Amino acid sequence: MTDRPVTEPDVSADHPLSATWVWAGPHRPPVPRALVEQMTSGWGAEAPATTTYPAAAACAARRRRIAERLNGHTLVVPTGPLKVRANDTDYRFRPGTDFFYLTGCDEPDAVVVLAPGAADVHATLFIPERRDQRSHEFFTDSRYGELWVGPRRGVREAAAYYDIETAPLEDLPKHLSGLQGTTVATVRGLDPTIDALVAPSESDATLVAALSELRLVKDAFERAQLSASIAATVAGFADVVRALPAAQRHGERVVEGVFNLRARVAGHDVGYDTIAAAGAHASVLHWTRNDGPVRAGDLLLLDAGVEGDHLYTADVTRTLPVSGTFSPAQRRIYEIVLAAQEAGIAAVRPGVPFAAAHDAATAVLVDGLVDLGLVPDAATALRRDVQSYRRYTLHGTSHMLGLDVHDCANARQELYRGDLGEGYVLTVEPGLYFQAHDLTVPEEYRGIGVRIEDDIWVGADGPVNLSAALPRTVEDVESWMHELGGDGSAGALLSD
Ligand SMILES: [Mn+2]
Repeated sequence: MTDRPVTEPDVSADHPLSATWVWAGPHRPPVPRALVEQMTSGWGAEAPATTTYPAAAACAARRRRIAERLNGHTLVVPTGPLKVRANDTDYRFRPGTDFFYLTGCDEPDAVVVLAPGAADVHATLFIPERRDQRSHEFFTDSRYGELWVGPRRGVREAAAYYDIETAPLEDLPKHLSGLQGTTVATVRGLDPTIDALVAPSESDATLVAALSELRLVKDAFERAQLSASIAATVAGFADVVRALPAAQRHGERVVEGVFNLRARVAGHDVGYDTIAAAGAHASVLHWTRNDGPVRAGDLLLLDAGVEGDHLYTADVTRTLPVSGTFSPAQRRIYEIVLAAQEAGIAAVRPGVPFAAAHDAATAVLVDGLVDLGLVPDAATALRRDVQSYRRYTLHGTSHMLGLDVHDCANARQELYRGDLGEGYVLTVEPGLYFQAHDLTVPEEYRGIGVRIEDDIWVGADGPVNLSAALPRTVEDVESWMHELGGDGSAGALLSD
């Protein structure tokens, strides 16, 4: 740029040139004030929004419950800022889970403050002002300016949409310093500004645990959201089966890409990085590199979940024969894992310990390992000071599921691992994993990894498998794959 009028440091707010120029930030040329005036005028009025957030009433009820649990405290729950991916590009924003649970709000940097009141909790959503045409940031700020990133909900719009009192984020420090006579508790580690603003308190840990514990029981809105995410996930698995001919030419990235396409079309995103593990990669528990080949004759372990528009995620695993038919050795391992999963699911009901599903599934897995000659006898293998089966089972069987794929992780151990309650949602996902280079395993089983995972609602009368629409038995999987053309009998997705 040859006609640049002045160098950047010469144009500060109190410089005489500021009558002519506007400072737009480091490494940016100053902007003529005349352009600012031109760019911030002449825009038509926006149509007022008429919709409200569908779970606004549920969020208000959650705010009341958490305020009751920490009676007399002021609670400060941030969502967190945008996260830099590299230089001036950010990751797609995903709200902080606890904040989102209490507000439904998906604007970055926002903070909800719950102050104890005489009759009811007094909630205020502190939210950034819009960077709309009222200021030059509208077109000079590529991170927040609405000309760059599109319109957002500011102080006024958020109040109407989320049905909550709002205030400008910049007022938050003054608001917090004015609080007297209450202990302030916050969720740390999400927003460095809030961490610095709120002095650490012993109540912080109480708040974080209480938020996780509230989320253990899912309400009707949450169950509907989980069901929608699971339905989209089932569709995504079918997409992958249809794409298996292409995956055999282009590898695991086809599997990931096709599933993630469904996640973006049907929901917000994937709830976690898709595990698309073909062949021996199936025994790498968190195989998310997904850059290997997909070969006929191998198994494909797909562990994936759609995160819906209200951020509830599915978490489902199927292990599929790439060619459409299990080999006898693959089938033998698969049938053990399936029987273990059936036993695990059957053990789920209100009032039993969280570990009941794991214990039931593990007993079946260990019997299978005995039959395969991999552990000497069940009693020895299961001894607390031995646990030799774990070389082949590798992980626990269940975790809570909801807004986070590993939901409610900050609940106190005695509650998370205590008795299941009606309305909990958890996974049941046993597996057997035989590493390709494991010399303790007969050669025909080396490189086989099988996991089967479903999402289970703890109903009053027992387990409800929310992901039952996805085939699980050997026969059902094979006929489903054939119908979808995953065995190559139908057209292909990607051309060469
Ligand atoms: Mn899982």
